[in-house]
Formats: sequence, C-alpha cells, structure tokens
Amino acid sequence: MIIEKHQLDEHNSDLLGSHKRKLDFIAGEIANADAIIEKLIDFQIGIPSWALGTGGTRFGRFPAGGEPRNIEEKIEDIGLLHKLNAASGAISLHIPWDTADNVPAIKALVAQHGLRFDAMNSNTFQDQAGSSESYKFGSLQNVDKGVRKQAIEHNIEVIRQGVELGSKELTIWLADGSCFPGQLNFRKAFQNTLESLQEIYQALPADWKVFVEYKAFEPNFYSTTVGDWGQSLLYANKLGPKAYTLVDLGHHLPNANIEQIVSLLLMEEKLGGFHFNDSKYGDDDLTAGSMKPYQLFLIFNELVEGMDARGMNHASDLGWMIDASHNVKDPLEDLLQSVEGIMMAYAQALSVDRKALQEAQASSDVARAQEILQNAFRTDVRPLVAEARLRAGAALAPLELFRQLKVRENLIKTRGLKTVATGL
Ligand code: PSV
Ligand code: MN
Repeated sequence: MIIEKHQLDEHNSDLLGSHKRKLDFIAGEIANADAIIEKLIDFQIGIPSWALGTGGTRFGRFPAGGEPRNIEEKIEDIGLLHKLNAASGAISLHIPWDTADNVPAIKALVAQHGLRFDAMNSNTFQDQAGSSESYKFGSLQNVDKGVRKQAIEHNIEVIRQGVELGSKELTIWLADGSCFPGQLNFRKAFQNTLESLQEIYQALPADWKVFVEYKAFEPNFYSTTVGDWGQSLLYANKLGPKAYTLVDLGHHLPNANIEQIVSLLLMEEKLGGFHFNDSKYGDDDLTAGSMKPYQLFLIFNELVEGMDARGMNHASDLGWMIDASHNVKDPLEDLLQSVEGIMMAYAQALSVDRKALQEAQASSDVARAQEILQNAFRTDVRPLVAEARLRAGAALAPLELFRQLKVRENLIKTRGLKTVATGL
C-alpha cells in the first residue's frame, strides 16, 4: 500500500487551524521552540524488523492479519510508518530471519522508502534448522568449543550481510546464562564469552561498532552472562574502542535508575545506543512511554545534557531503536505510538532550562531543580512534535490517518488474514 501526498495534504489541511493555535501557544511559552523542532526533524528511530508482526506469550498469540511475510513487506511496513511520521527512517534487521536473497533489490527498496539500515542483530538464542550444534546451554559462553565456533561464525556472517547492505553496527544480545546454581562456572563462562566476542570483534570493519546488549534475566533464570550494564561495560572495555553497551529499557531489575546508568556510560564514551520500550514488571516490551513516561523523559534529560557536554550529534552519534512486542494492539499502530512517546520525551528534554538547572544544582537547591525538570515534563510538547512532522511532509496525526486510510484492512486484503511474520 502506498500513501499518496494528496492524502497527507488533505488530512493536514483539515487539522491545520487547530494545530496552529496550539503551536502558537507553546512557541510563546518555550524559548527555543524553533530549534527544538529542527532537532526533532533530524531525529530518526530505528524500527525492529521483528516487531512488525503480532507478538505473543507462551500461552497464545492473536494475530491482527496482514502481517509482513518477508523482508520486502517488512520494509514496506516501515515505509508506511515513515510516510506517516517522518521519524521512522531506519530498519534494524535480525538474522537469519531477514537474510536477503537479492541484496541490490533490498537496498533499492529501502532507499525508495527513504530508509537506511540500522544495527544488524544476530540470533544465537534459537537453534536453526540444519545447524549442527545446539544453543540449549548457551552460545558464546558454551563449554563446548564447537558450539562457540558456530555462534562466532554466525555473528561474522551477520557482519558480512550487514556490510553488503550498508549497515554499520552489530548488536549482540546473548540468552546465555544458567537456570540453576552450580550449572555454570561464572568465571569460565565470562572468559569463554569474552574470547568469542574478541573473535567477532576482529571481524568488524574499521568503521563499524558492536553493541553488547545486557539483560537481567530470561530465558535463563539464575544467572545471565551479560546480565547488567557492569558486565556489558566490562566486555566493551576489554574489547576495544569499537565496542559499546546497548541499553534496552526493559532489561533491568525493578526500579533500576536507568537515567544514571545512561549518564555514566555516556561519560565513559561507552554508550552505544538504545532499545526503547516500556514495562511494568520486566521485559514487557510495551509501547515506549506508556507506563513510565517520566522515566523516559529523565533518560532523555541525561542524554541531551551528556551529549551536549561532549559536543555529540544527537541524531547520529548513538543508535536509537525500538524493541517491542505487540500482543493486543495493531503492531503498526503501537509503533506509531512508541515513536511519538520517544519524540515527546526528547522534545521535553530539549526544553529543559539547562542554565537554571545547573545553578540549582550548584547551590543544592533541590526544590528548584525538581521544579525545572517537572516544568519541562508537564509542558505539552505535542504541537512541536506535530510541527516537525508537518515540516518534514508527514501527517499531523499519524494514527488518525492510519485509521482513516484503513491501512490494516488494505494490508489484510493484499497479504491475507492468516500471514505470519518471522520474529518474536
Ligand atoms: C531480548 O529480549 C531482546 O531484547 C534482544 O534485543 C533481541 O535482539 C530482541 O529481544 C529480539 O530478539
Ligand atoms: Mn532488546
């Protein structure tokens, strides 16, 4: 399905009057509204190929229909999102689910939709048909050298595919760990993992980065070999300058202070990027900003402050990706909401009165510091985010237009009701 320019124009002209009124109001309230809008236009969020279908739990799955059946249709879906919000300009592929048979055609399709390739993801948490070794007891950590070799070779193959496509990053998330005390020698598991990562690191092109993603638990329930940011940072430091930590918001133990983690990783020049999502209990993979929007804002507050302190480019110096699963919502609607949630947190963080905050911190004026942050968080920045979309040629209200144009119904018509997307 293609969304035509005239459909966007009609939708926008219907909403323009009310949008302008709201924009004028906020532009009068915030000092740097125009600069914020420009930054929002540049900011792009990578969409994970594995989140375009309906997710599920081990109890059941309730597909929406019209799910993308192959990599071409996944690109088409992200193209639709990007057309609607001009902020979903990248695709993050997961191999082997998304291995492309015809690389030039896939590159052309991605370019045609105005997208680029974000980080490539390897998969050593599932056994693939025809592979000789099993990851049941881990991959890069495995006590069996043959298993480690297979997992290393898979990651090197993912880099090879990424180079062909024009990606510049590899994200490694390991399910490795143990389910019971005594199962694993922690030190040996760490050393095996490090040696395996070093072999993968050797295969990285000079202009590539590797992101080491951590996760506190699941699928292993006693120990995880890259279980927290400390362990990830240890690996990244030992590997070298092309290795970074990746923060998935859902991968912490309850109540972790993620904004502090982010601040320190950034200070150490070891923050690689994000998997955005939200959660109530664990790795719930819910819509970004749907549960703890204040936390998301506080994370962006640290990011903006830390990136500015180092003169970094907000849009391109870190990897911004979503990692989500949609059990009850239409995946595309959910992704539109996630991008909106992320953009709002970023816009709020950009609107923080930095000078006043520094002064409040320097004089330990706790109440004032809190006021400054909460003032930014409680400001309705949605008109700024909408204006960025408008200026970039997208829709003032993406979700509304998605429904008006009956996108899901159209996808079901062309792809069928009972399609299944590869992914989680
Ligand atoms: C693991 O829970 C994870 O967050 C990792 O990022 C994986 O790559 C992703 O889910 C999908 O497999
Ligand atoms: Mn993740």
